[in-house]
Amino acid sequence: IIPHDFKFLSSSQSSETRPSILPFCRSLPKVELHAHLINGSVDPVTLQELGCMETSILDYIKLASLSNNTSRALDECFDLFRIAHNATNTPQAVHLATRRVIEDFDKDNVIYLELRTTPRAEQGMTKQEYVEAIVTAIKEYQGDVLVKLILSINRSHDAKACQDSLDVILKKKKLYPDIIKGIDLSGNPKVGGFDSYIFKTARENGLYTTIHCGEVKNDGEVTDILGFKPDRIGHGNFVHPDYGGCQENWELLCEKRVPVECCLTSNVMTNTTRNYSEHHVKELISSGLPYTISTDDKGVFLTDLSREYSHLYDDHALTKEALWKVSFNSVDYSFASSAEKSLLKSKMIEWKRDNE
Ligand code: 6MZ
Repeated sequence: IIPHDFKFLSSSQSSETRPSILPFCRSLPKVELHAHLINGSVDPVTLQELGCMETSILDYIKLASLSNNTSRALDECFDLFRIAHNATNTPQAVHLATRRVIEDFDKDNVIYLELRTTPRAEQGMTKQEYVEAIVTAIKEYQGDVLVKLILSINRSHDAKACQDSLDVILKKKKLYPDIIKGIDLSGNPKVGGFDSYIFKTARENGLYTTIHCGEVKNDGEVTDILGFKPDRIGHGNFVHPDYGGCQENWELLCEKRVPVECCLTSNVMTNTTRNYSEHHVKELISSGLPYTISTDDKGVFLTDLSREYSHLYDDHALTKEALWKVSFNSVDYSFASSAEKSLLKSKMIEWKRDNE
């Protein structure tokens, strides 16, 4: 039971007069549910370190020049993922990148982390070896973050490649049921589509489901995905009618109450939202719908989870108490076990008592 009388300092002041919220956000125990592992979340320094060993210098000149842009279109950002793939084409590189990403989230006081990644085959690395390298890094990690893995299907791949990935995912889930918890649909939202068969099969085999949905306008696909009722959806930009969606889909979301993983900086950077204060999380907040706050690709968008939380305070007038509640509620939307959820909630309640 959460006591209702917790009081955080300055929670009633307007954002103009309030001091920076970032130190509070940094110390807040946080829950990250939407982070693309290898090519979204790896920091540029690690990529360059890997690039020195694995990839051509020309790719890194391109990476550096794109990194200087403040606003990247969605397509440009998918170019960046391709560059980063070149730097992580061996199990050793994948292992190192995974370790670094977990350590980064640890430093940012993330207490629970769901990483997601697309099983990838390269010359000299099978999809199985790719997943093994990541699971090994997760198992070896000794810090305080509870880490789980979601394996992704890339929507731009053909049916055979998707089925092949599903086979690998189901096999590895059987081997590591405490680490591999879910399946995701991601990739360039302008390419390919949602294949319900893959996700039904995954669900029948005990995987939780999260699906990128409405990152660009596609009303028919949003209807299909919400009809499937995944455990969570990613982004959900184009669902509300004021945000380019349609009334029927918004009503479907209100009815099904599927938690939405909101990635504010990612959406601002890829121009799928106008700005932070007009982000569709506003509608979720005012309608009391479930949502969580995530980084998406912290390496590419040069952000971290604390900064993402700070935008809720600065641009959506949430109080400190409300920020805590967003993180606390995210535990319920996670794919952790009941025992793990209880433990995470106790940690958060304890932190709150200590920070009254
Ligand atoms: C959709 C995205 C994404 O799988 O190699 N990915 N998919 N929308 C986004 N919004 C910006 N950001 C990242 O990590 C990189 C992959 O994650 C997906 C893309 O498929 C990208 O290739 P992994 O670890």
